[in-house]
Amino acid sequence: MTVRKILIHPDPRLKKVAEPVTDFDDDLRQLGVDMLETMYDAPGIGLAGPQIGVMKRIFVMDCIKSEDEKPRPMVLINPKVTWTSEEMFTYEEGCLSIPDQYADVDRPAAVKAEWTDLDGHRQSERFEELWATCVQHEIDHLDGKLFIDYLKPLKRQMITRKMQKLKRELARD
Ligand code: GNR
Ligand code: NI
Repeated sequence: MTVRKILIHPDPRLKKVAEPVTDFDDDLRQLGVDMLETMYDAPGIGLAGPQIGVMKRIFVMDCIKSEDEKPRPMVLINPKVTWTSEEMFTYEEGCLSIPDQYADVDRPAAVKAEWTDLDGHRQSERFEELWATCVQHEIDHLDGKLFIDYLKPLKRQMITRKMQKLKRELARD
């Protein structure tokens, strides 16, 4: 088990479209385990391959926040949204690749998604509210898109400048 390093925006890898997963082997299983460990360590509710520099269509999530509820670690490979609700849901989003920056984003309140699990079986499920937001946020990462891309240009630019400064500071020490 290894906690991987999370890339900070701006980074060209966070703007690229990730490649479909083709090999369901032990390396992929290890990647899934590492990504879950990295997500829980951060801590976050989701993590996509490109955020650790792995340009493959895989993400992990667990949107259970309460300590009293059983965790639900999920690994979703080659995911697709097959349906979105008309109804929208606004959530104050954050991203592990854009630390300490939060903004309201409107997205469909419910989605149906299909994906392949680590055993190579195709799965499908309907997700709502925070889970639906997370699925869409993570699939955006696989398509080179960040939540700040939904914000007004000025706000996006402000956040990007802060992240450039943060990265310069992190590089110094
Ligand atoms: O941990 C995370 N929290 C979060 C909150 C609102 C909407 C989306 C997210 S995902 C984020 C982790 C992350 O950056 N995943 O890519
Ligand atoms: Ni993110």
